[in-house]
Amino acid sequence: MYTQSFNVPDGAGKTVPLAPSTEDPALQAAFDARIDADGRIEPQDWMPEAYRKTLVRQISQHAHSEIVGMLPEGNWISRAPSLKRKAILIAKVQDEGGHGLYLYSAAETLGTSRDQMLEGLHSGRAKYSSIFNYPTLTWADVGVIGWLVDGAAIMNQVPLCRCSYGPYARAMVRVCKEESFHQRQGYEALLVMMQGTAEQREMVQDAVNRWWWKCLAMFGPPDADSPNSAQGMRWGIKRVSNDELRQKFVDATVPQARVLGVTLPDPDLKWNEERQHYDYGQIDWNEFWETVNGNGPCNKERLATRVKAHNEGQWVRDAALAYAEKQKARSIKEAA
Ligand code: FAQ
Repeated sequence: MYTQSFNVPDGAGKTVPLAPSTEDPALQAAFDARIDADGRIEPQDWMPEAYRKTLVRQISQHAHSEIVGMLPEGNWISRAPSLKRKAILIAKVQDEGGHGLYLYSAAETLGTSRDQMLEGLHSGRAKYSSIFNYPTLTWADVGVIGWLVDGAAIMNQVPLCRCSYGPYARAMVRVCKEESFHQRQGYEALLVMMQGTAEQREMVQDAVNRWWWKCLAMFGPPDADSPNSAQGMRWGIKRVSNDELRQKFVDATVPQARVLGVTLPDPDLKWNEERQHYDYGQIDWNEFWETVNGNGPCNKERLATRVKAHNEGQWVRDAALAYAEKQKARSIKEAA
């Protein structure tokens, strides 16, 4: 449904002037030329501090989202309805953990330590995706997360495979392949439920009703209210704007909903012949900002669970460090 070939022109970002810089003009000029030529920036390359800071912000938020994103579905591993569904769900949740680890590694190449990033998350200062602050009430939620949440994540992440920062772009290639499997397993689980009993079909519709608008908000605020977009696009970090991605997601999802046999809960959702896109209704941005700012239904619970898991894993980190020290001492002794 979504593939690596999803491609869009880079468009309007290029018209925004580069941010004024107080950095070395020759280094700055070389950086600008590489960005303009659509080249890649690598960890050892000189880069403006603002570019570095933006990348650390976005990549660490993305990593936190993957790790916190394990929780709503992880809740269902012990309650999956069959061995097959349990195996698929375990693999998916484990993949999300892996995505978090690639992303923390990519952010570390910018000179910020994992401890610093985790401290930001655990203290509540760092953001992570709004979508993971909602509860998963029934098994249908797991299917809907695969179909819609992973679907929205792929739509946003495929253009990031062409991000100007090499380590982030390369991490995204593998992440997108895995997210594609996640999306398909969710859709397939829902197709099976929709062929089941009336009660199962109602469960799917109810989950779609609860998740649809939250998924549209995942793409971030409207372009006009997005403080980071213009510069992010000018730097080739973001390739497609929040609103454009949201529209692509709506256009791709409407036919999928039709095949599934569910109704998307938006009376204003209509094909617009002139625009050649679906029109859709108003997103509740107040609710979005409340959730982003820590007051969604599950923010406190999600953070507390993460902090507890981190603390309970201290012995593993201690053991790994002690083992590494022992290995190091042994290799020094052998070399002597
Ligand atoms: N939630 O100026 P913009 C996944 C913040 S991974 C919370 O537009 P930007 C996999 C934004 O950070 C999902 N905060 O910002 C999975 C900024 O705040 P700041 C995560 C949000 O960076 C699936 C402020 O609002 N994906 O789902 C959100 O240019 C299933 C102003 O916004 C990524 O992180 C939000 N939804 O664009 C796992 C992809 N939206 O930092 C488990 C990479 C915006 O200035 C199960 N990130 N904000 O204080 C991006 O593409 C971008 O960072 C955007 C935001 C598009 C998210």
